[in-house]
Amino acid sequence: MPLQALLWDVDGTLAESERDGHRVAFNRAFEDAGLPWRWDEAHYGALLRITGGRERLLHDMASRGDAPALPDERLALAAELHRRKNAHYAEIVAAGQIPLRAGVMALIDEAASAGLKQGIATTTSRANLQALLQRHLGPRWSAIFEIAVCGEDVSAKKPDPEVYQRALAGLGVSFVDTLAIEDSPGGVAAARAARVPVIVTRSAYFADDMIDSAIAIGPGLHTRSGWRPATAAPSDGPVRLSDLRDWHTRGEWVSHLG
Ligand code: XBP
Ligand code: MG
Repeated sequence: MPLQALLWDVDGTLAESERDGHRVAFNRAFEDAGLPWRWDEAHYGALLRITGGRERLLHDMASRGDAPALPDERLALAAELHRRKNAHYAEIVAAGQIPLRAGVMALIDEAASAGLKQGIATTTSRANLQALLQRHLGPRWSAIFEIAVCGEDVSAKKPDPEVYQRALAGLGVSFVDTLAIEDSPGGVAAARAARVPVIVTRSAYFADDMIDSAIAIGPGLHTRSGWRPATAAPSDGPVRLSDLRDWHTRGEWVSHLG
């Protein structure tokens, strides 16, 4: 069967939203709460291996002597900080400080025009997704993406496959006819555990990570150069739907370090 559906990851794939978005928003939430905690770029990069903002926060608190000692208090503080973080994130996005990555919008539009089904499979909260897509696509975003499975919709976040399984069910498509677009090893693992073929657009925080079992890995959707396997007809332009179809048909597994 030809390619029927695309499932998009959000953070790192649609936008470089972590370093200048979520990280900055977390630091503002810490400041609001009178906490001395600040996450610099390198520390946040290490913390990204924990998927989910609230989970990331709880993980970080575990190594801080000035975090609440009682589990209930820690959970309550994490929930409040996460809520404030998401409000700050929405403001940052609304101010236009988090653009979509180059090549993303054109490919979404091309896939929509070709009649492909498209969905979102993300670990982020629905409010964050809404803020980002509303800012860049306007109200038409919910018509373009027939399903959006977010962090609060699953019992286990990526690398668990649940988000992909729910997205496939929501679109009514089989994994074999679908392609996932991801940027992180955890996202790739989630897609693969749901048997969905996946291509990787390298993002700032996962530029050098080992990627296992993608069908294509490249520097971003803005260019057809630098992809493995190479696109069928290399040119200076962005990745096109024909490239996705080609990779999907070939189904070559590539792993890549760096
Ligand atoms: C990225 C994540 C999220 C964001 C923050 O998910 O792990 O946790 O960092 O969002 P993906 P929340 O790449 O799957 O989009 O604070 O809402 O979790
Ligand atoms: Mg991602």
